[in-house]
Amino acid sequence: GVDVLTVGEALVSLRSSAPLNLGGSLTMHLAGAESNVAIGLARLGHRAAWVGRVSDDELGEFVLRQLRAEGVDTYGVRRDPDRPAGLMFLERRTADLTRVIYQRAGSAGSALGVDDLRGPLAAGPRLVHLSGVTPALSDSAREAVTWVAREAAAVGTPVCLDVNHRARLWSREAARAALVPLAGYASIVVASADELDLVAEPGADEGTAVAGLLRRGVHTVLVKLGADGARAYTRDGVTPVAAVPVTAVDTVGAGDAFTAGYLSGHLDGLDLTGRLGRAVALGAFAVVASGDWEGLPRRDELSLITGSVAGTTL
Ligand code: KDG
Repeated sequence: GVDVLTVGEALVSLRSSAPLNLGGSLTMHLAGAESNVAIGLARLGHRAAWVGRVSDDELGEFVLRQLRAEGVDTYGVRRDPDRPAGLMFLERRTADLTRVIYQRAGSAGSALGVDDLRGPLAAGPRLVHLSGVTPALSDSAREAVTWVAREAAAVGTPVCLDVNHRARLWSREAARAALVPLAGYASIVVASADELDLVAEPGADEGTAVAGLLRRGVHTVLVKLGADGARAYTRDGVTPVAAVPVTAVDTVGAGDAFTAGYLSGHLDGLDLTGRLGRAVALGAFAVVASGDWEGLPRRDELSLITGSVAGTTL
């Protein structure tokens, strides 16, 4: 089996450095929260599998080539002959603000279903990683991720859930209705501070939301704070971690990199401090380069950027 099984929609992202309404050149990249995590893990030498549906055309071929070139296991991917690739146009307005236009309704990726996941889960991954993007795509995709989370948890395979709210895809109410049950199967929950109440009662503050998750069996809640680092909550309390101070040129993908770093530390058996150090290091690698995942390190490059927790250099 693989170390990590991830499930989601991989998108063709078309990036513009100028306002989109002016036209001009676009560059073509692979995007997708879960495939970003898979690439981050594969670059560090972990065996990461990504499962989803891709279009049966040149765009689907592009997605598969990119994933395979990065060493991601694509064995369980299905080509969908009837549906197009999901597209995402990205418009960089400032270093910190990127606007997104999706063309993904009815895409191949959105047709994901339970049957797509039976084989990959039966292969026995060490860990399953899901994000809140996938259940937003369609009823069948929501059923699929809920199924895989429930089945994985039932056999004791840890599930990581990144809330990853996409306001363009669904309302906070719809997200909460799907994500509260999903979080009940998770052992790791990752969220930005403003996403925490999507896995809790509406309007719940951080302390209340975290306490509820820990009570429901989540072991670790990671609250991402961007340039301010992160907080990790466990039953033993809270551990803050600073971001690595770097010059950010593109923040898209930073959260996925943070999660990949944390999961890499988990797979390597590091303690919480070590896992957080790797998480913020990967977040830094993601923001110093343009692209969702292009700047992520191979294992021998990890020492180029080091994180620190409470004065400890990692
Ligand atoms: O995390 C980066 C993602 O936002 C991007 O790659 C696309 O998954 C994506 C989405 O659905 O927005």
